[in-house]
Amino acid sequence: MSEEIQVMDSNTEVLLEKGKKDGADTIWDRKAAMKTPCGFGEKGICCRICAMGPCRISPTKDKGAQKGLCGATADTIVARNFARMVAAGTAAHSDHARDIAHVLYMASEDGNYKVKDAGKLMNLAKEWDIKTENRDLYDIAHEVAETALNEFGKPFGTLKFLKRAPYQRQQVWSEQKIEPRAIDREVTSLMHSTHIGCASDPDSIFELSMRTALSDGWGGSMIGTELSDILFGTPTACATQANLGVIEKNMVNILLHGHDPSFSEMMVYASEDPELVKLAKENGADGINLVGMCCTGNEITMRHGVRIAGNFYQQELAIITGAIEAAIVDVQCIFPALADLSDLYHTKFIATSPKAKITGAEYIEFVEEKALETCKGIIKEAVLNFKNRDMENVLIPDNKSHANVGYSVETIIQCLDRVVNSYTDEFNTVKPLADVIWAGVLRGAAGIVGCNNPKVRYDESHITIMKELIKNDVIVVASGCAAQAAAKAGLMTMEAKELCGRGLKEVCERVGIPPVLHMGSCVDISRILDIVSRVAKEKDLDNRDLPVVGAAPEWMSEKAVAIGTYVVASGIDTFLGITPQVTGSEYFVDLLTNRVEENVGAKFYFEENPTECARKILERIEEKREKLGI
Ligand code: XCC
Ligand code: SF4
Repeated sequence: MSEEIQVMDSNTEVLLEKGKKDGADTIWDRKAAMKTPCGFGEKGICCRICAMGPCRISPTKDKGAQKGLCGATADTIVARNFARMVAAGTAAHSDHARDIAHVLYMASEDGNYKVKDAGKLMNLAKEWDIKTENRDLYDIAHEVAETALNEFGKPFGTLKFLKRAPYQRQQVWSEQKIEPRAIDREVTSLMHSTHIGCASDPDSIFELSMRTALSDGWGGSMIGTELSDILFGTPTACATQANLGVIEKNMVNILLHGHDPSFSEMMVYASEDPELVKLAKENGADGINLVGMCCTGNEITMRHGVRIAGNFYQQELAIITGAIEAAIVDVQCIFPALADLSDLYHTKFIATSPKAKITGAEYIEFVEEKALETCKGIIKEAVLNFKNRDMENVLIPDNKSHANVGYSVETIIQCLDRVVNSYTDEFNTVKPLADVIWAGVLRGAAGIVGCNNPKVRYDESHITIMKELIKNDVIVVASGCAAQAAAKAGLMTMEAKELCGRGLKEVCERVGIPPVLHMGSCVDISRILDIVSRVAKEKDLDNRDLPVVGAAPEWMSEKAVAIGTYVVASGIDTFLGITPQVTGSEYFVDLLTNRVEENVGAKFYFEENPTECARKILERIEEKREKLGI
């Protein structure tokens, strides 16, 4: 197997060795067993939308089938397959947001869920014209929640958050007829348009995809972020640690993996219960150690500094340490493989969401009404499982890095306020950020986001691109598993300023921030849209004019396709380090990587070589600067 191992950090290597001894089957093994992937699927030219098919289009022009049974061409099939990924990704983010809105709707003074950030609630209520004077806080919260829930299915109008974009951007959306209406409507409508015998024009299918994707970025994701902040607090800067070394030998280790903060927040709260801590000690442990993974890891590190065990690719490795008493999951990005893997160890693998029951997992349903009780019960199971751990077969690698996390837009602005006197006289704005970009101290900014993907060396694309950018005075904001890669590589420390160019180093010193800022989970890419739009508005420009890019160097999920599409549709170029399954249509590739720019002012770049990708990003940033004359 060792030739197949594509690893970057030594933790991975030692645990893969251990896994092999323990008889574990990991993604590395499964990747090797998969051999060559299906060429039709890889190019996006297999259609199984109806039962006359599957139809596969020959990748060679003038040879073999050039059309499906219904007459659909490669261009149509590729566009439809892409669109359906956008629909699924949008559905996932937005359904997560809907759950949060329901939780806000049930929040009360004496219940499990309370309003933590009343200021943010008031601001949102005002933004949405909801009456606030002489009203009970929870009445306001419930009306805000209900208004958010209506964004999913309202029969008329467009999404409320679109107004947060620069007006030039809103105009582009209106001219292109891609202003999203209700979120569910866009997802449903796109599924309809891509049904057999509906849309076949690839341009139109992509326009519809952009509209649906925008209902994720400026709809579901933004609602998810805003309401989570209201309920659980807006993240503030705090210190944490990242990598598998945060698992503790003498503690009850609980791995939290998934996405929904209404679950993970309650787990954090429950894990501090003195009775449970006492029980852990009675069972021979020093205490309870909660560690996070994937976006759930991001949510709880951003708000509580809970340490990060790792990102997407490390979910199996965490269990292979032999020191996880319970791996507890809710929705999204969970390998079904964790069930069999946990059986090799004493680890209890517990699924909690009716949306994601997993074969072989123990199922304990998380019901919001009984949130605390359920979480305490789950933690108790983990604690009681400590005695079953085979201490002889524990291997916890040492590696872990320090990281500063918690950079919500509000926190970034607070940090910027520290330098207000030297650059400007206004507090509480992004003006100092815009000013340093205009002065050329920073060349620009990049949002680096997304997953891990075995098609490239694990974490290497993330880190190579980030290092290259900060060296060239481009500030990086990160979310999702990309942010966790940065945290593990030490790029979220104050010391990382030594890796930066002179300009960014000075900014880090004066503002007191690391050069790579953790902005949260993947729904929190809405925070990135927010800050970019604020900078654009500060200069009375559109997002497309700014020296700002997005990149997903190791993406894999449908959610990432929705994200990339709404980022482009928001006027921000997006660099994909993994080529999407669209290459079976030259026409569609040209649309994504070239022609779409005419319509929305931004496009996709496909570049699998991270050094080359960084070079192209820098080139594009300089091109934008030149256009601005700065
Ligand atoms: Fe999932 Fe959100 Fe991707 Fe990580 S980055 S693998 S989507 S956890 Ni969101
Ligand atoms: Fe084949 Fe057309 Fe059916 Fe797709 S929709 S499976 S191309 S007949």
